[in-house]
Amino acid sequence: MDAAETDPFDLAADAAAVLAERTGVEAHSVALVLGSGWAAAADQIGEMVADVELADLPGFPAPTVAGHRNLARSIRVGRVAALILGGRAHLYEGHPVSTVVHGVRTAVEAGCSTVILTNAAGGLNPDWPVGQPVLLSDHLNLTGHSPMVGPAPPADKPARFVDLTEAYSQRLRGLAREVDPDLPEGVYAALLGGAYETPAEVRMLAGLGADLVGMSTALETIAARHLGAEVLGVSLVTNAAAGLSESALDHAEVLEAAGEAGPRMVALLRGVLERL
Ligand code: 8IG
Repeated sequence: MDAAETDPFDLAADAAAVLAERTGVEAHSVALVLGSGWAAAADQIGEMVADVELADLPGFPAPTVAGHRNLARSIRVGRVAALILGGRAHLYEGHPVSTVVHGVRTAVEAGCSTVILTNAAGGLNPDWPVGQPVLLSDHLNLTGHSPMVGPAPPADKPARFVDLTEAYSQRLRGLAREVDPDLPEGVYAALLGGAYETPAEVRMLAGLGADLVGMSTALETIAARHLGAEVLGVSLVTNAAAGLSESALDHAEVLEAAGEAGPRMVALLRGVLERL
């Protein structure tokens, strides 16, 4: 294989070029990554322009998680051309970190200067019921990985040692609160995953300052910030983290909780897009 083709930034540029060709949309300005249970929102956020199978874009693997859709969708909301990524690659699926952040890098190459990352997460705050949406104020990257590992970024990209002081944009959180003023915010702990936590691990995370726990988002945020995009992160609490409630953790219940919160999520995402 040609070494240039294996560079993850080149691969993202290739994917963005194919995306532009397949959608007929030269540039998108906002990307929306829809996590577990958020996929249904894709149909209601804006006017659909074009769908592209992620498998048709260079560098995207086939997703394996129930509740994730295998689609890039170009939509229009007012003047905004938005790109919905309905599938997400996770570390726990065995993907390298470059694949986990490929969607976000592709979106930025496609023109997106705003990246909205959504997920379903376990809640550590006992005041948050299942179905509570929470704006991310910060994260704890406990995955043991970073998208900045590997050869130095190419000369036309910023160097590594990304400033994460404001990983999640204050400005975008402000816009989200214009739409839905009661949204709380919290710190998202990202773990490798593949299993939920033990109760001891949940107590540890609470001690570290986490309010939410999940298996995604943080690496994508780092990749987006590296390339200069502003990030809005939104978690939907779909279960109390292990040991904090009587009920067992179950992926089907996650999807059910997400479905019930659907209309609020759609209104939030649409409202933010209208205000950009
Ligand atoms: I949904 O409780 C969802 N995703 N790590 N822990 C972790 N990921 C999650 C959880 C949870 N709930």
